[in-house]
Amino acid sequence: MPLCTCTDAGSITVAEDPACTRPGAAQLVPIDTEPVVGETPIAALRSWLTPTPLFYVRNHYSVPKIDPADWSLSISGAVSNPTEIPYSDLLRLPKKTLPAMLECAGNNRSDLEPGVPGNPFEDGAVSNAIWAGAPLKPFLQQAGFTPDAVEVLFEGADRGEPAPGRPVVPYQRSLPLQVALHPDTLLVYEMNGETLTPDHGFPVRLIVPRWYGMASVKWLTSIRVLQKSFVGFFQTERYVMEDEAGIDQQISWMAVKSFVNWPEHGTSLPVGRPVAVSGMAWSGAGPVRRVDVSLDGGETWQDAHLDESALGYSWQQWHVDWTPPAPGHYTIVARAADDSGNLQPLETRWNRLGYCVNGSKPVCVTAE
Ligand SMILES: Nc1nc2c(c(=O)[nH]1)N[C@H]1C(S)=C(S)[C@@H](COP(=O)(O)O)O[C@H]1N2
Ligand SMILES: [Mo]
Repeated sequence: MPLCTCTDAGSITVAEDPACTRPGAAQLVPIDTEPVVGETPIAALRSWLTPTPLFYVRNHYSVPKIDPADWSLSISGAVSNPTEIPYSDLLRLPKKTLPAMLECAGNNRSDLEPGVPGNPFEDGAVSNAIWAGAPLKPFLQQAGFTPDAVEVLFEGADRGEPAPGRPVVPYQRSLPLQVALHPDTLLVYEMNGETLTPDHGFPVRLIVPRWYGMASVKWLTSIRVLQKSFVGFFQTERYVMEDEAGIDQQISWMAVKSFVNWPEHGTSLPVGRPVAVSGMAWSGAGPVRRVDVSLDGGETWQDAHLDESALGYSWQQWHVDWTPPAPGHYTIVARAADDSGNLQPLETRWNRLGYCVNGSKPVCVTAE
């Protein structure tokens, strides 16, 4: 008999095992419990599509409980027609379906030396899903933003102290007007063909393709058009990274990156037996053009085969066929390049909050 039964809706039916108090999160690699933060397990990083219960979760506060019957999305601020959209109206509009990956800006933070504060993410704060919802653009157009509009602010229903002792604030993030108006910036209500789950933003979340996960505001309740740049904890105190001159810059697009998902680090392979050295690659700046793979710790490189073309904003699967020629230790390194000429660095540039960690991560195997 199973120890517990967890319902899809996110409520608990039997909860003898504390791991079962969070249905989806119970299958993740736990990072934190309140708020829930969990990574996608390594085995699931081999799948192009991340099943919803295995999609990483990054919450800053407790998950808000929202009754969709009471929910509506308001659009206000520098607009001529402020509006409110009920959930049922949103569902009736033309639906757009879009594969898109999300990576938390703090993914792989624990690889940094010296260590930095924040969730100690390893490799799994990244996932890929198929999202569906209504494009945001027509709503903004209908609301009629004024010519001096520069940014659009998105607010979630979740709130709390962003840091100990700080005033309570909701989760808020802004986007430049042209990003908010991008036809693929979506008001999402479905994930992998099913109603969005509470952990991933039920009833409605924003999905901003190409951007690090923090831009895709969950439990969205209000949208405000702004005439000046937004200043707020999650905009200007976190998700910033010092540039070469030491000045904090806001993080936006996902940096070009790849990882090896097969074989696993530390495993032993039989000499003479072919293995498909595989992984994923992506870039927020555009499609992946190339993945270079080294089987000797970076001495020599070869072009990986890019598997079926990445759909929409999903990650790109790649592989190299390899037969370990002789017993010994082998160090596998992958390095991606995107269409805009960005090349994944072999080493990440250290930054104090541990964001955008995209250096190549070697995988060591033994052949016997
Ligand atoms: N309202 C709200 N939206 C949010 C967050 C949050 O804490 N509250 N976390 C952000 C961060 S940092 C990331 S990486 C993504 C994670 O989305 P996921 O939990 O569906 O993977 O949601 C973003 N949207
Ligand atoms: Mo994140």
